[in-house]
Amino acid sequence: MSPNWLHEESLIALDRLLPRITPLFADSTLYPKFLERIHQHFPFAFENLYKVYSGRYDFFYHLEQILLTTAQKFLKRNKDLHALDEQREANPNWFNDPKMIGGVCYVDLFAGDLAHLRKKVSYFKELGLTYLHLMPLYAVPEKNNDGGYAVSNFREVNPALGTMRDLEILAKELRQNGISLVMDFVFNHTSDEHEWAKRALAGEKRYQRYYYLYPDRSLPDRYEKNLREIFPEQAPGNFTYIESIDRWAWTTFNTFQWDLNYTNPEVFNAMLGEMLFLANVGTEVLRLDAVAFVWKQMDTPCENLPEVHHIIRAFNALVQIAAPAMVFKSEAIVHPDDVVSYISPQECQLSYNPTFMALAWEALATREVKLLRHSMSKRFDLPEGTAWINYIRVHDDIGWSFANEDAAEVGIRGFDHRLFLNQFYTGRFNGSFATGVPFNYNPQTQDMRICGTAASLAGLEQGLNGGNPLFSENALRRIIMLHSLIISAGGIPLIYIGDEIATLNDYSYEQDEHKKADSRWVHRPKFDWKRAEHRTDELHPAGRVFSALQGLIRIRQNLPQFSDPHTQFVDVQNGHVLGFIRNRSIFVLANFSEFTQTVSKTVLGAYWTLPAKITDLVSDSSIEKGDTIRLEPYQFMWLASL
Ligand code: OTU
Repeated sequence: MSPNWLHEESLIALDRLLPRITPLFADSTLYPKFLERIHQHFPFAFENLYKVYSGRYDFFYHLEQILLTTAQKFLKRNKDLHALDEQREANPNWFNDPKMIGGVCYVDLFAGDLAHLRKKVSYFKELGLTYLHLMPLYAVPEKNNDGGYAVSNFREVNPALGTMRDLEILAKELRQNGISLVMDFVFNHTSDEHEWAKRALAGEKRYQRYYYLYPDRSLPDRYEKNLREIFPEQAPGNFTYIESIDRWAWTTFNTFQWDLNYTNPEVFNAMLGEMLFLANVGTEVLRLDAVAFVWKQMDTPCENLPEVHHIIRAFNALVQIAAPAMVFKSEAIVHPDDVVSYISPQECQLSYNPTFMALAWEALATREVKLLRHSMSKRFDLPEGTAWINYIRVHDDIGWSFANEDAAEVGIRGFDHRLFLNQFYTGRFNGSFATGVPFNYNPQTQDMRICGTAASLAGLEQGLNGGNPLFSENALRRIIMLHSLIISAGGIPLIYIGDEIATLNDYSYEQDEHKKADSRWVHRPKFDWKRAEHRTDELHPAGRVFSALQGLIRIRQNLPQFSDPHTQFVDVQNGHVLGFIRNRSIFVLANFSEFTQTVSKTVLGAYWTLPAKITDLVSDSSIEKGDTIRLEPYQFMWLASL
């Protein structure tokens, strides 16, 4: 068989299927465009679908359905979005523009609802945002809905927040303001109130095949042997007994989140329809939630299996045909080798960078940058046409998902180190500055994750409560320094809205029956607009952080050097100082300790052509003469030859 066999078959399949699609375009002038794209991208979609579904007798039927969905959604796309598609096709690397700065918030917690959020667009602009992730705002079960991640209907906005029409209007308005809308695609599961689940509950066999439902514990027990527990405290195990139909449903996350069964190609096609619907609302970045879990196979951990990649790549190729303005962002909080496996222009163009995030907090606790530097020097660079989403905090917990191998290479035992980090960030370690809350402690594995806002984890809560100004000063410096890393490293910085005004933990979730079991709510407070009023007052913690971030964002947005995402992490011969170089021209230094540190200019010169006059872009001042560069506690510099 020739190596091109599959490719050749894809062309034959396309010839056979096209006559079924063409009639849809009878009244459209867009057919040539569609044909051009389908010829370019169908072979890749076919190859990936073939690898997952060709064993089914009805493969070709499903292939036809999938193409019909793609064509229908292409035709439904509005003029503006078709125009954006062409722009993005001409500039597929648009997200690597240094102007790109992200923010993420909950519609209700930030503004109440979509209509009010529209009135707050100026706040995002003031900060410099060009990317806005609205946490899942779809119809959900009323009580516990996992903060929106138990979706009952992707085509309906939670009525408390508004309507799809409101969302479309907002998307357009954001676009006109140069802000890309980011939406969630929770494609591993639906809520048990989704129509498919309801019909499965009503006994419809067709919809029972949308999920993994078992008549007894025999298969679940066999699977369980190799599965992790994601929420061991609030939802132990991976299966839930559904009494009304006497079945065990696969529920990786909460009991009310049923995993979708992607071995059924009808599920793939149905979810493609939902995905392209969201594209047509005006989504420019689609966050693929919990990617690792979408394929299961007996005797494996059922995470990061090869079929997951085929499924995402097939989705990607079909989006390239119907809505190429939209890119995928992978949410895989897993081993760093697995994180990177999802990233390519043909799969997820963007990905959270959980290793950078976790190790930044690790270095803050230890005051040592060796693990952060070592791991990033191995792992930061990505393929052309992709980018990291660098963040300090998001709505979820912090998990210590660094590689044990990386840790061992710098003399750190991963397991022990995680125990330390958990002690440190829950404030149980003597002298710790952090006020964090444990999340899902698993006594069997001793695994645990950490919750808390950036400000509370960095020490501001202790500083303010203890009335110790030096403590608070250091905390503010830590918050700003961590953010400076994501604003200066390659990729898109993502700010968890609230952190820019140094929001503290909110413990009121403990009083809410539907939230108290999930400590992530401690860092999901209602946005404090009173506090935000202090954002121009540099004597207030809110103003101190806001103006610092705003200033750094402005510098970044005006530096064409930052358009090349390449970031070279180097050893500056001081264990407390992180150093990285952007585009050979900007040398970033960051002091992770509460003591003054120095770095030798000769050491910098080994990596970087030392200019006669070095300027620090952050303080907008030139570095004085002499052999060393001096960094105050938690100071950072962006050195340039200007
Ligand atoms: C994601 O996170 C979301 O970000 C969470 O808010 C949801 O609860 C969850 O999916 C279910 O939809 O467990 O603690 O290793 O990769 O997918 C966060 C698991 C999570 C992670 C991640 C998950």
